[in-house]
Amino acid sequence: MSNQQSTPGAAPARPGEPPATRRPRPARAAAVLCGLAAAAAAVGAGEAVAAFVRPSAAPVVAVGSAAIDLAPTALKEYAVRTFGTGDKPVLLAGIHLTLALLAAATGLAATRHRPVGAAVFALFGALGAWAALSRPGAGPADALPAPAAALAGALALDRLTALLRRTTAPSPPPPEDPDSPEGPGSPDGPDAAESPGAAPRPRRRTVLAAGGATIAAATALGAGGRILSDRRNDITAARAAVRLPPPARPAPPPPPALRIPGLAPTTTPTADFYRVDTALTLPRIDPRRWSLRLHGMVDRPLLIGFDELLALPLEELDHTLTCVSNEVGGPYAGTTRWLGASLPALLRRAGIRAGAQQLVGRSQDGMTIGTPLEAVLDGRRALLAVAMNGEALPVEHGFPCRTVVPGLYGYTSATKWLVDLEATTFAAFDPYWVQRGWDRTGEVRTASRIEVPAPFARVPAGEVVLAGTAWATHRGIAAVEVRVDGGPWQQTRLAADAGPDVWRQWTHTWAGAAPGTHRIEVRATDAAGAVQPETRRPPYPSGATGWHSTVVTVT
Ligand SMILES: Nc1nc2c(c(=O)[nH]1)N[C@H]1C(S)=C(S)[C@@H](COP(=O)(O)O)O[C@H]1N2
Ligand SMILES: [Mo]
Repeated sequence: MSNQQSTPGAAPARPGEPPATRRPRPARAAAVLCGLAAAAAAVGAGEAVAAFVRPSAAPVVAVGSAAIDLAPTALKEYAVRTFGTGDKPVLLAGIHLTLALLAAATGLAATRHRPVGAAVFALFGALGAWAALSRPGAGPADALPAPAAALAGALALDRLTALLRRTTAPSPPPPEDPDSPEGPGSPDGPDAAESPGAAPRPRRRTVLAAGGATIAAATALGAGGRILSDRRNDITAARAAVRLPPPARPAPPPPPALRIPGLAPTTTPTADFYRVDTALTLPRIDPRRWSLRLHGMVDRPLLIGFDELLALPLEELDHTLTCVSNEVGGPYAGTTRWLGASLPALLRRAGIRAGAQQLVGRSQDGMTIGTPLEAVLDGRRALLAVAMNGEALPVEHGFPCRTVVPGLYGYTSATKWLVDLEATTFAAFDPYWVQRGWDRTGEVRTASRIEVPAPFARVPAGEVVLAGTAWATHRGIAAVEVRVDGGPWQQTRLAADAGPDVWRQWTHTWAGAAPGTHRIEVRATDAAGAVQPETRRPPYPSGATGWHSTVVTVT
């Protein structure tokens, strides 16, 4: 291929025509490829170096984590609402797409103005290093992957664009003899016309090959880095080796549940348990190196290891955990049998000083969650949990240890990957979500959900089975009512009471359902007698309110 072919900007020339005097511009597509290849080199090098530091220091991860922390609450809410547990893959895809667009633009710009490439990559190196250093628990080494990435990217871009520029370097002066068979316009013109001693002008195909090779090498480097990093941080065996002692205080067997197709089971299978957190890379904590520090406004600060924790009397607790971001009728609630050491007992051992108001849990990845001490110490069954449903905590649910405090949303009670507990005052410290305007207490609001029939289901006329779940964690559910098309409220039948800390299934047979479209509404009453309010409020800042409704078509 020669540059006389139909590449944009390169004027076609034919034998006998005067040669183009305008310097042809390199093809856009090739310039874009140079940019993309350089970005790939940067990302690959960043991953590779991060493998020797820690996974969260990889520039893309660090920038993504910083973006999560800096994102306005409304955007976070939107992400959780729209993408749910898939919010992180969506964020990473967004970052990679943004990078690709910027890389393409940088490739185009750097092909014309050489210094642009170095400048852009220097800027990104600085941004990545800043993001990595700003992560909680970051050490100086965390700053290394980003500059390495920037250097690899800048070098790759410089080499590739230099190659690309040479494909369109100005032609040497045309030979005097216009009839010369080797004239500038002949098919082999540009290459054949190279003056003796000058390096042969590369063909565009060479640039494409070099770009492709760069991408392939970068992918291999990045994948290698990932594999190495996963290997270095693999705790599968350590988790499998955890031997859970039998509970000193077992939970009673759960009472019989309602079995209705489509109705959530009373115990949520761990694989289906919702996950909500800010962790772009999961903290992987080896329990043999884990310890929990309890300090602050206590008489006797404590430091306990995992074996010591397991040696404490362990309690089982059936408890429904729910997220403040759950919309009316939403899926972010789950019930499991937690196993853990008593948190109030540990606090008593340390001796909480008068005046302490909140217990701040810190996770290994720097999350801070503040729990009102009044709630922890009022007699409820708060736990330092090590297991759910009879198995060591899954990594995504906080292995090796998390807090569980019934009655409070996860964001004020359920620190995953817990490493530190500090007794303090409210004035002394605002935890992560409180800094972002969320309510300090996070008491779970009464919620009820219609699960059967599914929204927009078509059901035959006559008797229609309605069913769902309701929770008012730690207060308990006293009643659940439903109504059809705004008619009178009907009491539903509740499943046996399994205690105030777990949700309660309900069911009702709607007799005489006539063909047409109908709206079903549900509301619950907690054990204190408070009826769920009708007013619709969004989750921010203290949990959603309003009645869940569903539309069904009776045929
Ligand atoms: N370390 C850490 N712990 C955390 C969070 C987090 O982002 N980081 N999110 C909290 C929130 S908002 C909720 S609702 C629960 C969710 O716990 P799960 O993912 O095990 O369901 O964890 C809580 N604990
Ligand atoms: Mo949450």
